[in-house]
Amino acid sequence: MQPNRAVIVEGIANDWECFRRWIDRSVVPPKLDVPYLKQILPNVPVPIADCGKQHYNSHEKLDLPLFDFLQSWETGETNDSPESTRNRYYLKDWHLRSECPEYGFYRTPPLFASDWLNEFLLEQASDDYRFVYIGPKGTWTAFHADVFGSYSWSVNIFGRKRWYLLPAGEEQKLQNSLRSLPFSVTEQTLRDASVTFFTIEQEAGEAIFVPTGWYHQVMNVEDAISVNHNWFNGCNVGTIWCNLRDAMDDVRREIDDCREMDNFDEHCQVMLKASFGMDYTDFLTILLYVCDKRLASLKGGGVVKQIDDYVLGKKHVMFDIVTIRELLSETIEKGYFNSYPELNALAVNCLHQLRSSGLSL
Ligand SMILES: O=C(O)CCC(=O)C(=O)O
Ligand SMILES: [Fe+2]
Repeated sequence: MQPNRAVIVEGIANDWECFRRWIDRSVVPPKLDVPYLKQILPNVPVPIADCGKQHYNSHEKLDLPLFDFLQSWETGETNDSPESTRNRYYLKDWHLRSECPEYGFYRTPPLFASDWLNEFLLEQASDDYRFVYIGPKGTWTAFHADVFGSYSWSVNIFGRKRWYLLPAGEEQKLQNSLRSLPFSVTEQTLRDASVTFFTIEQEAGEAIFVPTGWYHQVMNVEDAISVNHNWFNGCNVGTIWCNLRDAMDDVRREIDDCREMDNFDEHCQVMLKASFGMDYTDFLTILLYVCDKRLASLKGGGVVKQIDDYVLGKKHVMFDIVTIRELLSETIEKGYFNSYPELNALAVNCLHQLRSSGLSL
């Protein structure tokens, strides 16, 4: 995570319930055990991307009852017709874990347990960034970088995906004159633009770690099922903060002609939240929450629980706190919260607590 490089980890899902039970491996080739899934999962509406239809820089979205999707998966035409919904409908970004909190169908791999985003959101009983993807052969995810510029890990429990992964910044070679990026790329278009990229074939049981800011496009080259999280932690929180500030600069530029209006700065935050998914208050709230929890534990308040009941070691606790201290002091020094005195006061107060904690950080 520190060098921000992509990694593949093998054999990561062997003891996951979904790896062992969702797939019927007694048949050749193995297939999704639809009767089992229908038995254990409720027939809830699930989010579907229609890979046959483009909507801005993504695919058109719809909701379907889970069992309808599974039915079409099982009985739908498996010919190559691009018309068939079996070939177009991609169940993705499904919050199965939060929809069925009792159903422990996987446990976050320990490598990815340091996750401030989901730690905070789950403890607030708020929306999380933990997803399930079920995609027939040929469905795909368009060229993108992840929300906030977060990390992603993605584990295949079935099938194979082909990833094109670009180190952060390489995507700039693909910008058009309006600075927009393409909806989709091919190896040829990447080579033509002299882009450095990796092509990775991800097999069942393998995790891919997608670093911060790395653009990617993903193709299900066979029927494929995966579990994925987006997150940030002490290694990339600085980059997330830079992305948030850049997004804020974009907003200010966009509505610069209104800067004389009342509440201009508050208005910018509303737009930031709408476009980026998070505003300054959200970001600072996560930071202070993470910091308080760790500080309390160092002062004798017990262990720091992570997602899926992992416990943070003491050095890791220190690392997180020091990272937050550095980030807050830079933010205050450079006056990034100057238009938001209440936020600035919260940041100053937290920094003061850290400095007067008596801990040698
Ligand atoms: O598997 C896919 O279709 C997309 C996954 C992805 O974009 C991610 O894990 O960040
Ligand atoms: Fe992604």
